[in-house]
Amino acid sequence: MFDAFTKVVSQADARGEYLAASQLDALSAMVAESNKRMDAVNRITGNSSAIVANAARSLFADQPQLIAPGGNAYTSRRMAACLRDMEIILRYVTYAIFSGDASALEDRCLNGLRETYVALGTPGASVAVGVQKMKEAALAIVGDTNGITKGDCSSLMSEIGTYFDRAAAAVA
Ligand code: PEB
Repeated sequence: MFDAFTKVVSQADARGEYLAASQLDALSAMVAESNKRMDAVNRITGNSSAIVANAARSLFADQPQLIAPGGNAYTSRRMAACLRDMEIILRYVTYAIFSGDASALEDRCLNGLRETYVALGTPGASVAVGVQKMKEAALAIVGDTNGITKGDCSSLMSEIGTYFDRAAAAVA
């Protein structure tokens, strides 16, 4: 489990090299912009229940067969498992945003998830749609300029998007 700093150290050490100026510059820029990152994590975390519930509601509206008898989210046990899975994925995405590195998300959440869903008979493509819906909601919340110091968050927003995209691609 790496963050942006330890990842750079690990890669440099693997090559037996000092940290490169370009790496120091990139990390320095990350530190300078860190309030944006913390605000993004804070906003997503504080709205996590709504992000999950709305994404699930929208997924089931698009794919009603999931909640029809025999569907993969039919019965409250499966519905609960589904909401829990979305919550787990969103939680690991917030870890990735916080640390500026996807390794916690990759290693502890996505690794083997596709195989798990295949074994369970859970449709991974539908999970991926749910993840994309959480992405849209999370980015709308992060990018909301109300009640926050205004600044350019475009590069952070696109970084955040990549974590959701990785999660969706891992199960699709
Ligand atoms: C992954 N999900 C399920 C299980 C596991 C995971 C290991 C089996 C055990 C259980 O039922 O609890 N667990 C989850 C995860 C991590 C982890 C991400 C990461 C660390 O440890 N059903 C649908 C939707 C989708 C869904 C498409 C979007 O129709 C999910 C939600 N996951 C779903 C369902 C089950 C499940 C289990 C319904 C239960 C499947 C079943 O028992 O039939």
